Amino acid sequence: MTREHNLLQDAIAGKRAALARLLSNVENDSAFAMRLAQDLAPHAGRAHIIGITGPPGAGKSTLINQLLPRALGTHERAAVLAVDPSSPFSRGALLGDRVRMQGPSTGSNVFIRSMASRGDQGGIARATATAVQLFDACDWPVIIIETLGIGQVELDIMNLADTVVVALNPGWGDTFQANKAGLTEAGDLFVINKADRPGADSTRRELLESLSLLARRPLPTIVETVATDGSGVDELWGAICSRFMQLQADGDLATLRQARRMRLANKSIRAELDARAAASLASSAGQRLTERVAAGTMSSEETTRVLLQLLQGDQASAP
Ligand SMILES: Nc1nc2c(ncn2[C@@H]2O[C@H](COP(=O)(O)OP(=O)(O)OP(=O)(O)O)[C@@H](O)[C@H]2O)c(=O)[nH]1
Ligand SMILES: [Mg+2]
Repeated sequence: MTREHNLLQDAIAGKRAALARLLSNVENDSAFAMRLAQDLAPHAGRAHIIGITGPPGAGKSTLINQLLPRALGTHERAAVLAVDPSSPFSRGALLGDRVRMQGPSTGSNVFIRSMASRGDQGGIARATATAVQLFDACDWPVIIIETLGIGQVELDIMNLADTVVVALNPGWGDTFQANKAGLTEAGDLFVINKADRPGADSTRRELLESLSLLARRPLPTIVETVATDGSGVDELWGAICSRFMQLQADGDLATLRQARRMRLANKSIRAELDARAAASLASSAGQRLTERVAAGTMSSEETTRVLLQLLQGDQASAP
C-alpha cells in the first residue's frame, strides 16, 4: 500500500512514469483498481471528460487527432484514453490508433493511452473509470475517451463522460439499423464525419428524425466534419466547449455528475451481485438448488430466498 501511495503521490506531482505505471496496474489488477478508485474519489471532478463513440471506422481516432491541437489551444494539457473492447478485431484497430494518433502525442502536454482489455466488460468498465479518475486527479484538464459504439459500450460512456460525442458517417441509417437507438440516446453532440462523401444531408435529416423522437430539448448540435483534412473540427470543438460552459453556468454540471456517479455505482453493484449469484449457483449447494428449479419442485421465489441466504453465507439453509 505504501508503494501504491508513493506512486500516486508521484503521479499527482506530475511524474509521467508514475502515472503510466499506475495505469498499467489499474488495467491488470482489478482489486488494485478498486482500491485506487477509493483513494482517488476525493480528488476527482475538475477535468472535462469527453467521450467519442460511434461505429467501427467512423473516424473517431482521426477526429481525436484533430481535436487535440484545438484542446491544447484552450487547455494546458490533454489526455486520450482509447478503450478497446475485448475483440480480436479491435486489437488490430488499436495498432492503427497508435499510428494515426502519433502526430501530437509526442508532446509532453499530451498523454495517449490505449486500454487493452483483459477480462470481462465489467473489468474494462472499472479500469476505464479508474483511469479517468486518475488523469483527473493528476490535473489533466481534458480527458478524451475513444470507445466503440457497439452494444452496451456506448451506454457505458454515458456513465463516464461529461460530453458524449457520437461520430457517424453518411449512410449511417442504412448500415447500423440495430444500434441506432442506443447511439442516438447516448449523444450530447453528433458528428457526421466523412462529410466529403455523398449522403451527409440525408444522414442529418435521418438523425434529426431519430432525435426528435426522444424527449430531449434543445436538440443536440450536429456538426459535419472531414477529419482527414480538419474541416468542421473547429466548429466541433467550439460546440463541445460551449455546451460544457453552459452546463457550468447553469449549475447543471454538478447535477449531471451526481446522476452519472449514481448510474456507475448502480451498475457496479449489480455486476457484483450478478457475479456473486452466479458463483453461488455454481457451488454444490447452488447446483442442488438449480436441479430443484429445473425439476419444478421449487418455486422461483423460494429459490431466490434460499439463494440470498446462501449469499449471506448461511449454509444451513442449503437444500
Ligand atoms: N474520406 C474520409 N475518410 C476519413 C475521414 N475520417 C477518417 N477517415 C478514414 O477512415 C478510416 C478510419 O478512421 P479511424 O479514425 O481509424 O476510425 P475509428 O472510428 O477510430 O476506427 P476504429 O477505432 O477502428 O473503430 C481511416 O482510413 C481514416 O483515414 C473523413 O472525414 N473522410
Ligand atoms: Mg479508432
